[in-house]
This record gives sequence, C-alpha cells and structure tokens, in this order.
Amino acid sequence: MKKQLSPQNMDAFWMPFTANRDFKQNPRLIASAQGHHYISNDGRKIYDGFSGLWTSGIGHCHPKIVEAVRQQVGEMDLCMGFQLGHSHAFTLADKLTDMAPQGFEHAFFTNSGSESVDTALKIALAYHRARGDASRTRLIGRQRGYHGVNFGGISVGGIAPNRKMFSANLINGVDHLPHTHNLEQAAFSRGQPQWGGHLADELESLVALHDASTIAAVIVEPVAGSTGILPPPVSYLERLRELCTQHGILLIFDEVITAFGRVGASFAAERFDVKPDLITTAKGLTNGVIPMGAVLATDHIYQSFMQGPEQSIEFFHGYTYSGHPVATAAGLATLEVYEQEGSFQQARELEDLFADAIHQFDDHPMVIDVRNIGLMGAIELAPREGAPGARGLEAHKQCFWNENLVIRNAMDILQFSPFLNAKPDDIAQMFDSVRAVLDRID
Ligand code: PXG
Repeated sequence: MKKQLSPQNMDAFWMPFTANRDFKQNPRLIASAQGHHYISNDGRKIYDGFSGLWTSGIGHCHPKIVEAVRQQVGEMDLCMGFQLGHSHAFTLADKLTDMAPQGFEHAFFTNSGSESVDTALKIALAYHRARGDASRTRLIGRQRGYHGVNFGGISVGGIAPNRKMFSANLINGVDHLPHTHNLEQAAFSRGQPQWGGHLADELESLVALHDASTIAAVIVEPVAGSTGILPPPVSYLERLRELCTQHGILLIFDEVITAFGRVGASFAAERFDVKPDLITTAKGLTNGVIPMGAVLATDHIYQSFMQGPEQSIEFFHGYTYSGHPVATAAGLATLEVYEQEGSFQQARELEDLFADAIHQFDDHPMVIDVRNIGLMGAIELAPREGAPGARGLEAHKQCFWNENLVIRNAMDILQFSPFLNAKPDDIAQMFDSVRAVLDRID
C-alpha cells in the first residue's frame, strides 16, 4: 500500500535549497506535469511561471522528447562512456556546435550546470598549462554570481550563504568583480541598464594587482540569474571581452540559464554579440527531461589539448554519465524541437509583451525595482523591516496556494521565467495573480 505523506514521514528526503522544516509542515507537492501546468497532489492545475527552474522552456512532457527517451531507454540504456562511444553523443555534439555561435566546434558533456562550470574552469587552467603558460592559475568570478554548488563553482560564485560554511576550503587564487546591481542608478530599467558598463573596468584593477600573467579566466553569467536577474549593462560584456583579449585571459560565459532561447536567441553570446572562449550549458539542453550539461569550446582551445603521444588521454576529466545515451537522445530531440517550432524566435517575439506586463509593477508601492531581458524578469520587493526574505517567500506561497501559480523568490526578489512558447493570455493572467497577491500581503 502506498504510504500517505505527512510531516511525520517526510524526513528521509533532505530537500535541496529548501527550508526543509517549513516545507514539511505544509508541503507543496506536485503529482504530474504536462505542457504549461503542474497538477498538485490536491488535484489543482497550477501554471508554471518558472519553466521548471529555468529548464523546461518548451513545456513539460513534450511528446517528441518523451518518445525519444522511451525509445532510447529500451534500445541502449547505457554505454560505457570512457574508451567506448555511441553515435548519439557524436550527433548531439555536432548539432549543438552547429547551433552555437560560430567558432564553438567542440562539446564536453556533463550531467548538470555545476559540473559544466567545474569542467570549464579545469579546461581553462589546463589550456594555459598545455600552452606552456602554467603561471596562469587565478580565476575571477563576480559578486552575486551563481555557478552551481561544486567547489569550483562556489569559489568563483558570489553568493554569501553558499560560500560561508566552506569559506576555509574554497579554491585558492580567486577574485571577484563587483556585481552590477544598483537601485539608485538603474532601477526599473527595461532591458539592459544604461548605467554600469564601466564596472567591467574593475578587471583592470585585478590585473594591476596580480599581473595578467597569473590570471587564467574570468567567468560570468551574461545575465545573472539566481541572484535575482541582473541584465548586463550596455557595453559591459563587450568591455570584459576586450580586456580579456588584451590580457590573454579566457572569458567563460556561464549560460546554464541563458542558453537555448531564454534571452530570445540560441545563446546569450549570440543575443549580445559577444563571443567568449568557453560556454557552459545544462538545463535547456534536454528541456530538463534528463539531467545533462555541456561545455562548448573553441577549436583553438580543443586543439591545444590535442598534442603529445596519440595513445595518451589528453584531458584527465570526465563523468561516468558524460554523453549518456538516454540524455543524448533527450538532447537531440530537444534541439530538433527548438528548430522545428522556432522556439528561440517565439521567445524573442514574446519579449516586449512580457516586458510590458512585468513593468506594470513599476509604480506599485511595495516594489523597489523591476528588471527584464528576454524571458527573464524580476520584481524586487522592499524587504519587511527586520525580516528580509519574508515578504518574498509569502508571495511565493500565496501564489501557489491561492493563485495556482508557481513563481520563484530569491529573498524578496520575485522571479519569472515563462515558457518560450507561453500564451500571451497566460502571461497576463500570471501577473494579474501576482498583483492580487501583492495587494493582499503586507
Ligand atoms: N550556473 C548557473 C548560471 C546556474 O543558473 C548552475 C550553474 C548549476 O546548475 P545545476 O544543474 O548544477 O543546478 C545554475 C543553476 C534559481 C535556480 O532559482 C537557479 C539554478 C538552479 C536552481 C535554482 O534561480 N541554476
């Protein structure tokens, strides 16, 4: 007999990035997902305003992806991934690099965004060493950056609660650029803020401090996501690129969120027309159906590894499940659907409507900022006196229980990540619900 869930028997599952005790008092449980909706355990149809944590851009249980997975799992569940290969992994790498900005000709497969980030950092370090420039060991991230939860990722990341418990064990030789959030200068910007491009010049100070010959790579999210959606100021990414090139530093774009249509293009690198040296991806690579990530590398980087005796391994790195057959089948089907349905274009066409809808909150008395780019948007609430984050969490819960809507809160910042193929009426309805909630809470 199926055990009924109750707060008394939910302790075995230690939930990720969740207030376990609070959640288990009154769990928000989902029984199924289809298209743009979840069905909750209590039978309600709930609109997913967050595309399943930025992952399921073309909707849940897309029939073509489900079918590809079904077929693959019955045909070849697993292929030993080291020293053996299977054609789907090669085909997916081809398709992915075709979709990527020009010059990205190689893909290294991982199983998550965190693994993609740590893989990219290792590629950057090993690349310099392979070129005989082994003194380039320092890494530069950015305050408020999120690069997953592995040791490399939290070291270059800039989110204090993710770092503080491990502060003595973070990897050595990491600095951070300042973040670009500034309410005085750039609140209520539509799209890229006009203010803040100069913050990229802070890289010059780090170069002056350490000397360029010690710096391997800079890693940034082209649009900072988890921290509450910070679109890049006008000219910021261009300037970072310029400085990295000038100083021989690799530029890594962490596109775990921004790739695959989220900013109305295949990649943010494409949208902002700035070409990094490495790109990390995950999430939308399989529409979230099977965990998978990838690091994209330029031919120049790949070729710098392809030296020495041919029988020796060029890069001592990889995961049991790198290029897993079922994940690659999901990835292939997903990229095909993006093309067939014109998903990135659909997202681009929705951007203005989404921007109008979210900026209706610009003059709401509880709101201190509204930001958007592509189909990423945030409403920043003024925190309650003495209780930062409480208002945001209450809004999230009220959306779920009273409005049948899933949104995400990062402290007091409400975040929205609509489907690439969202219906305009659903976007309007989502923000009607948010308004109802904001009018109700104090
Ligand atoms: N880099 C970036 C830019 C991310 O957004 C990761 C790396 C790590 O990916 P994995 O697959 O290891 O989780 C992410 C993940 C949120 C939220 O609420 C964001 C992520 C994950 C969970 C929640 O913004 N991003």
